[in-house]
Amino acid sequence: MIKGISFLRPAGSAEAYSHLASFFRALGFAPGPGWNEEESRGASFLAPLGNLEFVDGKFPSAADVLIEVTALDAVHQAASEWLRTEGGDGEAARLGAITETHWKSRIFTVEPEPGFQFSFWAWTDPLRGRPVAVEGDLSAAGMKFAIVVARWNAVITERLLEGALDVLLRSGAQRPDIEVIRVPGAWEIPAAARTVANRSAHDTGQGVGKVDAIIALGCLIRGETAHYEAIYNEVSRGIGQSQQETGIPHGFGVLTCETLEQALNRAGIKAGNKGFEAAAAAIEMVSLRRKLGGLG
Ligand code: DLZ
Repeated sequence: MIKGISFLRPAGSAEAYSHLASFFRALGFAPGPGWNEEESRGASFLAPLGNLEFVDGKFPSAADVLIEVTALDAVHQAASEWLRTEGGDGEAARLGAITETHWKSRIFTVEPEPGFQFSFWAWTDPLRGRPVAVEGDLSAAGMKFAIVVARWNAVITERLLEGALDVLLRSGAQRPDIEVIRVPGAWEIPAAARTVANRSAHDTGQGVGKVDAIIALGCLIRGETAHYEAIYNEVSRGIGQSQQETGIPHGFGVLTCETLEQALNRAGIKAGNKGFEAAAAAIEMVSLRRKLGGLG
């Protein structure tokens, strides 16, 4: 439910506003949407992570905005460069030297505009003893998806679809980049998924209809499904085979439940939403595949 934290600072003047925005752009911050209205305007800058920390005990000697970076020397250099070209009077005095902190890191403080101080810091050992792991990210920006959804048990599968769309859009995918394909029942999911996977994995010449991942959504209820085991085995085998043979990530969002109540719980009522989980896994796998250089 909690989405983000914002720090608002009155710039004080139009000149200070442009100055601060120019400094944060020069340091490589991603610009946010900001706003420009009659009564005020806002320049926003985004960081991938944010948190609010309360300290009991020794307090860092730093500005009240602490910005964690991965390459502190390069940021110091960029700040110095910016101050030299844009900083105006007394620029040298407004950039502190890099010093050690009491929490195994290094830090410096800079004042790009008089009265606005920011501290930049980086861990001395960024991995802090942990093994290096390659992991996918959860940003879906620029990715294309196909969602194959069964109409059978639509009261459940429509909720799975909502969950899948929710995570894709919230993670940065664009609506025109998400193709929803409806099939009669779970049994038909593998064939449709495979058709999309084939056209995505192989060069069709025009790149039309290619996707980065497929999300399969369906619901089998044991009590109401004749040959439940046989259908389930074929559906899971077919989806797995499509993924393995084409290399296109397939999120598996096919519920197998004893009762309708159990299915409802897994479709967003009490026990998460399998559609959301399958789509989040698909995003992560596309990202991981790109990092691993996987071509299928
Ligand atoms: C036939 C059938 C049955 C009995 N149960 C389900 C189910 O619980 N969930 C589901 O997605 N589909 C079911 N189907 C339909 C089959 O998947 C398939 O669509 C039809 O047999 C037509 O090929």
